[in-house]
Amino acid sequence: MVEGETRKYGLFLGCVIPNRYPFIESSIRNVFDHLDIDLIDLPGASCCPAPGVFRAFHIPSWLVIAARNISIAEELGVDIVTGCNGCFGTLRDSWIELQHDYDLKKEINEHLSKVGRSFKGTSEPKHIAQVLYQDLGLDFIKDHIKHKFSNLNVAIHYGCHIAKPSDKRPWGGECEDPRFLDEIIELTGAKSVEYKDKMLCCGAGGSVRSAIKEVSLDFTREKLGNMKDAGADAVITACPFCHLQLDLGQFEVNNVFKEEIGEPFKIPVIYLTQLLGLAMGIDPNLLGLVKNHDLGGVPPFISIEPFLNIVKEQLIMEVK
Ligand code: 9S8
Ligand code: 9S8
Ligand code: COM
Repeated sequence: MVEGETRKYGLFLGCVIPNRYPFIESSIRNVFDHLDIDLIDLPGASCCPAPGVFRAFHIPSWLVIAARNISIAEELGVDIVTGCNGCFGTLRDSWIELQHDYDLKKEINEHLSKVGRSFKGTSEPKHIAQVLYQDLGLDFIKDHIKHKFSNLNVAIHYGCHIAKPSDKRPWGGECEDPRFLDEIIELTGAKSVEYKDKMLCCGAGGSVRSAIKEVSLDFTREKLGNMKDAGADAVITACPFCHLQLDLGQFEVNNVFKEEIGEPFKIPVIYLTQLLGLAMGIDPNLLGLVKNHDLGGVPPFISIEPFLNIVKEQLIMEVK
């Protein structure tokens, strides 16, 4: 990075972060602020729209809406950064498809012209992990790490859209055994444990959660079982929909598969920038890491108290 330069990105929130997991937004904003990166809002941005829903029904509508969202960042002259795998998938896939198909781009721009917009392709949609890993780099992040965990085992859940399809992702074609999240997370001292079927879907994506809840929870049951077998103290996510499925879904699995699982699961689910922020010395409250409250229907659905106790002991931090 050039000295004195402040990097700027347009923050694309999508639907699940603001509606279900606002603490994920708080952790992203605080970590990026700590790294001296400006995250600017994208006024008028809508649903990306969700790849597993819109693209599955009508590709042209999916493309027009995605191109409209990207055009907002283009007007502001910034690349886009998102903390959601699904949004990353939609925005990045459509950004690439439209740049490679002149006729399609022309057709989409005819629709956009009706609302006074146009898609050029000048703003690259990135995942926050991509900004951390590629734009900033591990050495840069390492310089901002203040505390390290001495004994924390985490099970990283990549999720599907962050690495697939590999030809439209920035990870050099790797999709079955990626390491970028492991490398970022291990900067905090946490150990990323290997577990069976690490790249398995959480179960939520592609509309499965909305369409057939039991099937989606069966994936989640399998995933959580494998993470538990590997001795994970916490699950680390990089997507709010996966986060929801592993947190709220974990609670649901405990009810739906009561007989099969025996002991209910109780693995705290933590988002990437929540963990990173702790190691950077950011106040846990700003990262949305608060002790459980008595409100019903509000995340986290699985108590994060065991994780907070580890934070207290190993990072010597006060958690309110
Ligand atoms: S937006 Fe509307 S449903 Fe969602 S979160 Fe992510 S994918 Fe895009
Ligand atoms: S949600 Fe987020 S990225 Fe997805 S499709 Fe399969 S995994 Fe969970
Ligand atoms: C998953 C998004 S993050 S979707 O359900 O596949 O659209």
